[in-house]
Amino acid sequence: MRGFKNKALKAACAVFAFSYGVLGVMPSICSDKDSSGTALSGNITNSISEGCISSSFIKTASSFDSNSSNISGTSSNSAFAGNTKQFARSKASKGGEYNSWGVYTLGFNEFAPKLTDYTTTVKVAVIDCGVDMDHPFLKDRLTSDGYDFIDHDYYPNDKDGHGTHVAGIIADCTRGLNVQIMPIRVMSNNYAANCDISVGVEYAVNHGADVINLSLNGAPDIYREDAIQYAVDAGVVVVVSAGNEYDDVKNWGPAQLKDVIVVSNMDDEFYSAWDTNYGSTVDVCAPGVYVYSCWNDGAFEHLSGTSMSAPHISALAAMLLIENPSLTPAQVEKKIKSYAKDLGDDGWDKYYGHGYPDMSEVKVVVPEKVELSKKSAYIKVGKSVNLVYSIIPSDTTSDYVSFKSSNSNVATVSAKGKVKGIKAGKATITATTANGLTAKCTVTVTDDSNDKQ
Ligand SMILES: [Ca+2]
Ligand SMILES: [Ca+2]
Repeated sequence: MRGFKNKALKAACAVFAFSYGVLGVMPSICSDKDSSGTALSGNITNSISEGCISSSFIKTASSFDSNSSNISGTSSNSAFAGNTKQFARSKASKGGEYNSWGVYTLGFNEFAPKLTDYTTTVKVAVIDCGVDMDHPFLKDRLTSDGYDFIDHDYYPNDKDGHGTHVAGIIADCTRGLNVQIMPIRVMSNNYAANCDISVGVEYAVNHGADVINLSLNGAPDIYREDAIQYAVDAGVVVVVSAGNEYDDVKNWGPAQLKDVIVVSNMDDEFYSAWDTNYGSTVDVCAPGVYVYSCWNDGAFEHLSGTSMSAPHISALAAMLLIENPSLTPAQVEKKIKSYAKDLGDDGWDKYYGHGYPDMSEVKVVVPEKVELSKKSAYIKVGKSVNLVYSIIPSDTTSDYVSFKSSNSNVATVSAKGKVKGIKAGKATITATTANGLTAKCTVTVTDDSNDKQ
């Protein structure tokens, strides 16, 4: 029954995609931006039509309702029926503090305020069709180093709305936190060249993104997927939408990848959305039906699709990195799964993955003090000493510190606290927790040749 329903919907989506595709065919312009050389440029001609944004083509309440009536009778487990109720409720709940109902469902309204003591800044790249750079809800959350790979300038303003909506969800989920959004524009008229996506990913990594949100999908593409693997290998968490074709994610990229966090779509009654893709690489599901968020020209809109699900999880990844900045992508993914509440069939299943993360009761124990194993140390040039830190209380949920030397000409310090003498003199090593507490060690470096005299 579900399959039957899907065939009809898929046909409808294909028509949409085609019409968008005609509009979206654009001159290929990214070979000159490919810093990695020849690999990506060969991909241009066959990739232009493949980077389809993964939102449903549902923007307004009226089109939402008409779509609903077309399909509501075709499935006994229709998530869409639930979505229609959501429409009524979301109108009622718009007066709440947050825009997206997903903030409440995922417990971010309780989790995010627990993190406000942390001083870490986390950068989330939204690789999409740009962001409304003047949107009142967003403008203070945008980095100044975004890039527009369509117009080739540093003003990645959104002309479509989708990227603004995605960015708005991230901003909404992380209110009051140091989460900055780096807009990277690779799409126009709902289409992107895979080479533009690839260079966009590479750009994000090279400009310090901690998380990359990819609310897009297309046919698997080796070059685009290579760029994404480059990001993961560089320690960047990549969150991707499963896609809205009601199809197996193995047929779609980058949702077919394992090392990224693949997010499927659920509605507010915890049903899998009617059009969400499914399959072995789905990690978690998140709210993506009728989500209220920012739109172009300072507006707000409802939108549905895994495109809306992914940014909820990107926001969660960002929050976990605020607390523990050194987490690897695999650790972030594991943590997110560990918070998941199971849905559907027992245990992991192909529609919901591990379920949806519920952060409402997740404990946050903020560091109150940091201490170093030595307050002073004497080393010779070329020799080293390890500084061990401890954070109080011992059950803190943030065990991260960064190390810095006041004079790296005299002594350097590694990320793990290994201090090395470079030349005679004094340097202060400072250990700083994620909430800005510090401990210091004064290091005196002596020159070996002096000893021999
Ligand atoms: Ca994964
Ligand atoms: Ca399950």
